[in-house]
Amino acid sequence: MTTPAGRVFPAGFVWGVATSAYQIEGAAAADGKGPSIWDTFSHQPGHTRGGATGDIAVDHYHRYAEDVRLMAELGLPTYRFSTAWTRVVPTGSGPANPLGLDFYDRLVDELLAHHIEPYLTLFHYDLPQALQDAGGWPNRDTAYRFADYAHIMAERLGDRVTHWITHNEPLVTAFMGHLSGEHAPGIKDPTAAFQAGHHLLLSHGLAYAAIRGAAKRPPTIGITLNLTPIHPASDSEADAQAAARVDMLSNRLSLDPLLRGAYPPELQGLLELMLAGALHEGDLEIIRRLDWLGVNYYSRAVVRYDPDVAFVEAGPTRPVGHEYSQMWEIYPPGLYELLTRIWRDYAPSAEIVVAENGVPVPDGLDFDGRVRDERRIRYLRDHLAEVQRAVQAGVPVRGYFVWSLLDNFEWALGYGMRFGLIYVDYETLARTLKDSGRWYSRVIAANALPD
Ligand code: IFM
Repeated sequence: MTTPAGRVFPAGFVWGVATSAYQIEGAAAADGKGPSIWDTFSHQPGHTRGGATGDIAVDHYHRYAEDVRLMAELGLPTYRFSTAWTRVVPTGSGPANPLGLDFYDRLVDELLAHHIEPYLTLFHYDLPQALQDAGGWPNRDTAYRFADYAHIMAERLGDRVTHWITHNEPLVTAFMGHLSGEHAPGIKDPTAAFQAGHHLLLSHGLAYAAIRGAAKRPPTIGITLNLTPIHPASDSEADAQAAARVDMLSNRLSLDPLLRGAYPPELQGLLELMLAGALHEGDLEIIRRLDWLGVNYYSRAVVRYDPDVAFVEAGPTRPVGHEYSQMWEIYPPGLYELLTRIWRDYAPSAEIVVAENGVPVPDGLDFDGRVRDERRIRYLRDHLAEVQRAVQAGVPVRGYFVWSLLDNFEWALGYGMRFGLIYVDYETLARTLKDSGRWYSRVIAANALPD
């Protein structure tokens, strides 16, 4: 049983919520914003559920002041959001768009006026379409254009923003965007996927240097990774090896270069093939620059040997008798496993933060206008208890961000998945605080889990 003292988080623990530009901003072509690959992709038939797009999303671009007020009501000390590259540099390279920069300027000022510390992510899937047309992430030049954009942002906001995130979930962009094709730009080409992944990591390191060079106050610069404990479906040797292969490609492929400065040696043969010509001398030294690591955790994966699946020879299973959300198994101990594993295997000098954690479960307004999302509260409570367990085991976890502040556009799944602490009526765009939001607010105020 947990002691009352065990329910308290360390002093100075960072509490927050996270969002991303394309998922909430809307105003897809306002004030000189250029098209991103998600504007293009979501408008092509068959790519998103119900043909949903982020054209309007939840109109945060026009309602940011109301949203910041709601954050303040929740007592949020920090807010993690992303900036849209094409708002700032409409074609991805060349001159900045002053009106786009002005928007982020206003947002940051509004946050600071409410004593909310910004955590700014530079890239959350929305590559400028013009750069895609020039080859996208498989083209090495994109990494340098990203560093230019990072420089522009740090020059403009680096007097007020301390905490920077270069990329959110680079392997999602690499694999879902270039291998399965479920995400923009919808490519299905393994070589493109690996090269995109490498250039995303390279651009992280280049942007790290660009931010340091331009920011007026000393920045802390991180990256957020989607990490998933991979479990074998049985005790068989074949399943164990299948799980190790999936782990290599979904976790170690980014953790190893970022925290060890090398790709996993076990992948040498595959990477020689896939990164031929793309991996330059000195790249791994550039990639290794990191002040803090953001861990995005949602679920585990249970896999079995399947010779028909290319590369990994492994396929997913869904263990029976477990609880599932609309997207994944609900598996809180996976967060403890992940945090302790990172600490044990890498002992990073970079700080560790849980940068996303949340759940899509059906919810809605009750007769009295209240949203009673008990399952989300249970999910958050159980995962926070695992964070505490990791802290007690000696892992220096510095903070935790709920995904997400508001219900929003869940990529290819459209608006069907509600992750928010705040309910959004997609007709009127009215916001309603959910019970989970009130609950989280109490956790933040107490710096502890309630009994
Ligand atoms: O909505 C996404 C977010 O954009 C990135 N991390 C996972 C979330 C839930 O799927």
